[in-house]
Amino acid sequence: MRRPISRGFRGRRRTDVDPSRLPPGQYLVDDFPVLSAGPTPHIALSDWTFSITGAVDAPRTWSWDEFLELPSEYVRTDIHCVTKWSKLDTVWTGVSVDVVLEEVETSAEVVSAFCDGGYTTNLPLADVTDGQAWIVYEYDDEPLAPEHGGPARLLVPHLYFWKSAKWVRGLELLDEDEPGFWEGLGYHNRGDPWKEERYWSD
Ligand SMILES: Nc1nc2c(c(=O)[nH]1)N[C@H]1C(S)=C(S)[C@@H](COP(=O)(O)O)O[C@H]1N2
Ligand SMILES: [Mo]
Repeated sequence: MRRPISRGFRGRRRTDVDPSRLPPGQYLVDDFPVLSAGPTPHIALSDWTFSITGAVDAPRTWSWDEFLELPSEYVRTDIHCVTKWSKLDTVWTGVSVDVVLEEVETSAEVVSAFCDGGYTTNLPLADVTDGQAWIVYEYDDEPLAPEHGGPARLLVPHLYFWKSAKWVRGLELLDEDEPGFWEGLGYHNRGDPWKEERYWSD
């Protein structure tokens, strides 16, 4: 028996989206969930800096105004949270991690993103270079909202979204890998959504 079709309702469902864009175990959302492990920190832009620290020849720091002078990119990308929501075609403006890393010399192969509020996440350098990661300060052509990481967050869309550290203040180059906040609590060290690398044991 065919189920009756409810006429008059023609809301566009996101089921018409190319399924190859959805990593295994994920579902689509249209809203933008907020996931924070603690309270939203607030910092005056006059106090905000972005730094490259750790195993580098000489650390570098930019003020907010200096950071805005760096070449920026407009990025349209899909994002995937380990709690299983995915959001397609999000649009961001920010600075490629390649641009800030160009300013230092290092032999390290891992970075730890550090943030206001104390959150950290570790990433192989190979996952944040070659046009794969940005420090973004606009979402949907508006200043990035505080609950989504404003004034600036990391965006690493090819990994689960916990790697996209909100309220990011810098990258520390590490000679030895060190688990970040969620990685230390059992989440996967790398977090590739296409391989379903959710937990340390995956
Ligand atoms: N500083 C910081 N960054 C963070 C988090 C956090 O708790 N603190 N949560 C992570 C997780 S688990 C996810 S899914 C995304 C959520 O980003 P959103 O709140 O903008 O959706 O931010 C990531 N970055
Ligand atoms: Mo998440």
